[in-house]
Amino acid sequence: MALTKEQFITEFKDMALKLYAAPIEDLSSQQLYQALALLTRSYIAQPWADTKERYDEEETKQVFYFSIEFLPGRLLQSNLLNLGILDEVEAGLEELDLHPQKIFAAEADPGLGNGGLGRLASAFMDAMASVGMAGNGNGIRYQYGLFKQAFVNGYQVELPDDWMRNGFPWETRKENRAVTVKFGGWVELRPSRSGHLRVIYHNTDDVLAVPYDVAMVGYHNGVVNNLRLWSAEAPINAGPHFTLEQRERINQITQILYPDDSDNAGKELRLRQEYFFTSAGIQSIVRHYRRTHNSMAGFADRVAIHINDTHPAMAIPELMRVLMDDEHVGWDEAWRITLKVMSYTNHTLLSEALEVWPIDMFSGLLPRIYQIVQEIDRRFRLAFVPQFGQAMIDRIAPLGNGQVRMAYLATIGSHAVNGVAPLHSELLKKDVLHDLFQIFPERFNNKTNGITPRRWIQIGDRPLAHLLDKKIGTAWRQNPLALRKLHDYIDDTRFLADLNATKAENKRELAKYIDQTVHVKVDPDAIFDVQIKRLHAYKRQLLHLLGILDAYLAIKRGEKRPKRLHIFGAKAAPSYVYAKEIIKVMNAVADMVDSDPEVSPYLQVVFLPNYGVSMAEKIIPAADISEQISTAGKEASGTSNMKLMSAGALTLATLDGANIEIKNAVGDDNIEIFGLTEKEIAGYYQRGDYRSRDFYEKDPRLHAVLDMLVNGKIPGIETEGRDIYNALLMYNDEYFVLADFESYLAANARLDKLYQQPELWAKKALVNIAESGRFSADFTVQRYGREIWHVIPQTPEDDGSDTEA
Ligand code: OAK
Repeated sequence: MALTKEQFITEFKDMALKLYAAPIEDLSSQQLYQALALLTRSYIAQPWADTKERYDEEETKQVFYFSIEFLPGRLLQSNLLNLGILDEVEAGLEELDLHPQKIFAAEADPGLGNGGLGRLASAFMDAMASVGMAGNGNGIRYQYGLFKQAFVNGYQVELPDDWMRNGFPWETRKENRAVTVKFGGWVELRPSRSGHLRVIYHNTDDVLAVPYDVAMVGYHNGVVNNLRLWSAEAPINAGPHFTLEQRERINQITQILYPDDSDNAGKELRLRQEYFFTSAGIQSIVRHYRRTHNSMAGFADRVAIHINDTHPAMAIPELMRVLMDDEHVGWDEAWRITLKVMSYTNHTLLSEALEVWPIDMFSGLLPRIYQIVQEIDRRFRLAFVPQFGQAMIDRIAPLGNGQVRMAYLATIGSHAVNGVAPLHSELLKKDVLHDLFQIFPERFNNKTNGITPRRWIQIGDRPLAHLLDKKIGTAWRQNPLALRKLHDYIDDTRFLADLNATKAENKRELAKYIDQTVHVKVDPDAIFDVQIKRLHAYKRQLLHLLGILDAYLAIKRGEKRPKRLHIFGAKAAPSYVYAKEIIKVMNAVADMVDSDPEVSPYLQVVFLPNYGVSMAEKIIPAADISEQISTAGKEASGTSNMKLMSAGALTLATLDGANIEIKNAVGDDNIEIFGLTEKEIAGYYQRGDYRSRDFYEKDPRLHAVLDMLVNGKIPGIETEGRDIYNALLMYNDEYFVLADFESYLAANARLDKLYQQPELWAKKALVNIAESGRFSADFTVQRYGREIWHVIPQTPEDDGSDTEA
């Protein structure tokens, strides 16, 4: 849109006055933020309405991305950027003597997700709008987001994240679009005179699902899509017998986000949440469709529904329910429609994260849905036992072992199933969904994850963005593949120096931020070595920690090495004791290193509390090294690896998830690979001959490091150090930390050496930035659009540099 600075100033002052009856000089940053957000929203309103109208008029096929998590990050700056008015607004604010960054920082992060899965969902929302695809989100409006993490005496403490305290100016309550979701009770099936089955519900608990819509603004294209977040409320005519307690129980459904990202949170409330937003979404999609169509026959040509991991997998029986019970479609036709509409992405191979529900709980809470799942199960068995045998079908039918098995249900009820990086997609076929792959090989495919360079470079890394503009023009802002132009400057000494200078500037900024937030002074000339992601044993923050202890001991012995600052950001699930123990030890090591004058000139460790999207925007531009060191075969894809690469950080990685894609993109010389491969690890599993103790006994450096966990050298970690020591040695080191220790150290030594040659380092950084464009989520959603959803996006063109399995 077009907006001059002068126009903006007038409208902004006007909005502030209307809202606060005060001149802008008297307003707090929070108030200025509110005024600016509302003004921005007013700019979004028309294109939002127009987009909706156009989709309806043109009968555009629409995608509905169902996800129990969304992690959009702050929206003000990204909305201004995408509207194309960020520069004018910033100039206007500056003219008013205001600080744009301060105002942007007043926005609370909507923490409606745990990690990768939620962030990916939001990247896809941004990407779908930006490529002009009709893509809607469907999720939950949690009143409290992921907990706020604090450290007390080095221990993680979880505080409530009251993110809506000051309101959420981006949402629009649509009470006219509310639907009712039914729980519990029992169902009666009664044949009606017209021959249809009538389904009569008795004694149900009804919940009103009220949607709150959030605009998803496309980049410079006038498209505004919709993210619909559902809130649970008491039914409007609940009657005089409706108690406060009942009301409270309903409100609970959308009160908190489960702070577990790789665990199957087996709680009834979680099941309620899943059905709540799934049913509400399906009902509202069908209702909207039926306003302009008098039958459901063409539904699958207009609607694609994507199931983001299994949390919304009930979309399958729920759509069957609506088609059959409300729309009177027969089973076969309903199943044909459902299969055509649904697709499913798996985001983890960890067995503890595969969702299953006890049949008792499931059937009690969702009696009608359970009947439908039983029928899906019955028909599946009928169809495939003859060819594949009872034993195999028993293993993978939706019902088995007294459980509803959501990944199997999702696979059976979808026409497409994908993993999120080639290795992951292969392992799905080989292990977790192997039997289903035998039956439905054509459904399986890979869609490598992506990120949005708009947020990570254009907003997060302004110095780099400006440098790129100067050198290769601004085309990369529209089409990130244009970053490849950078290759032309691989020998441009001036440019390489500029690249390093940009990184140095970002590091100084981060150093300031660290000082402000945790009151620690860090040396901006150190190597910034970053590991930012959820805390999980398989992600092996512990391996990084053992590396730090090795460096500590080496420095104590008098070894000189370039100074390294290790930066961690990670939340541990509140119930995940081992992960929390690692945090405690990490913090203790940080203190130990910091208080040792012999060591602190060469080594520093900072664990930043409360890592989230906004913090990532500060850390990533300053990173020199990106630690992606999961046990091979465990990390489905990873996406921080892509973000850090796009900021020119060198990846220190195992051959896992999308690290393999990064390696293929940049070439072996521009990434630091170490450790066991997935095949080697599978070999250990098969033979059963991994003995972690052998590594401990053979390698004196490892020996010394592990002993530090239990010999009292690190103050205050008696219990935690012992537990970790035991996990590694007595319980045989489930994640092969000890096996990879030596090669991890060697890789680090190579990086230390490389850092002595700034120009060579800059060349490698350049290649990483240049090749990061392929990981733009714009391309990822276009692949989904072409190959899974069958919607036709317009711009920009994919170059076909696909990374399919
Ligand atoms: C969360 C809950 C259940 C299952 C998986 C997750 C999850 O966040 N998985 C992560 O998804 C990301 C996006 O696909 C991947 O990049 C991560 O590797 C994966 O752990």
